[in-house]
Amino acid sequence: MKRVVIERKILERNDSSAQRIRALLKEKNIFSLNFMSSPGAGKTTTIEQTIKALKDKHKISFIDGDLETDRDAERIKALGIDTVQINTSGACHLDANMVLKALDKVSLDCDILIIENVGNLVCPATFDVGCDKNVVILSVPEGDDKVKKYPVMFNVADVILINKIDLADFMDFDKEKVKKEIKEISPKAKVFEISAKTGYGFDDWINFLSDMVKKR
Ligand SMILES: Nc1nc2c(ncn2[C@@H]2O[C@H](COP(=O)(O)OP(=O)(O)OP(=O)(O)O)[C@@H](O)[C@H]2O)c(=O)[nH]1
Ligand SMILES: [Mg+2]
Repeated sequence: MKRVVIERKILERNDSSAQRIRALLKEKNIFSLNFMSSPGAGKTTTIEQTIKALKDKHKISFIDGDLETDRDAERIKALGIDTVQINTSGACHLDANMVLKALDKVSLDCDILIIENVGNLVCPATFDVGCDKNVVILSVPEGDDKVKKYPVMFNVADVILINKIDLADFMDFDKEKVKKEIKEISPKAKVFEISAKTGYGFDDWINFLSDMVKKR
């Protein structure tokens, strides 16, 4: 009983910080994305390719969430993007309080803010970090059974990128089953098949994203 109350308080505090983030980003007219997935599904690689496609037209800032190391942040910084690292020291997700602190450090002279959450298909789904859109990546090698096994994550997704589609022929991955289960769990989510390695599917994803940024 006590545990439930504490959890509720943690989430209430998180949500009030998420609202502050939303208000700040809206005031500055910044469109924001929160990338989530299992470890290694391709968040950083997809973000790299997305930035390469958009950086001539848009100013982009980046916040990276990781338990330890700044390896992903260094990859994005190498593209000339203003980058701030959050190390969670063991925590399995970013929360809105961490992101609010990072917003003091990252350049808000931008029109797109990209956040890479900690690689985890469970915990990050519960913590609203105040972004306009949640982008969830499911990669082919993880298997085609994940949508129903991790429904909370797929339910909070606004966009689902099915990545590593270049590996589909080597794995028993039933794309139609995945899309059918997404329709059941997250009927409003927009789904794209992509390969961050070959660039497959990026034109559609980038056009969709550009439209969302325009409408912000
Ligand atoms: N074949 C193939 N490999 C990919 C693709 N996208 C990413 N990878 C590879 O998958 C591995 C993990 O990619 P990352 O982008 O680092 O994954 P991540 O989700 O950021 O990982 P964490 O931050 O550790 O959770 C790397 O070796 C990438 O080169 C893809 O579309 N196809
Ligand atoms: Mg990464």
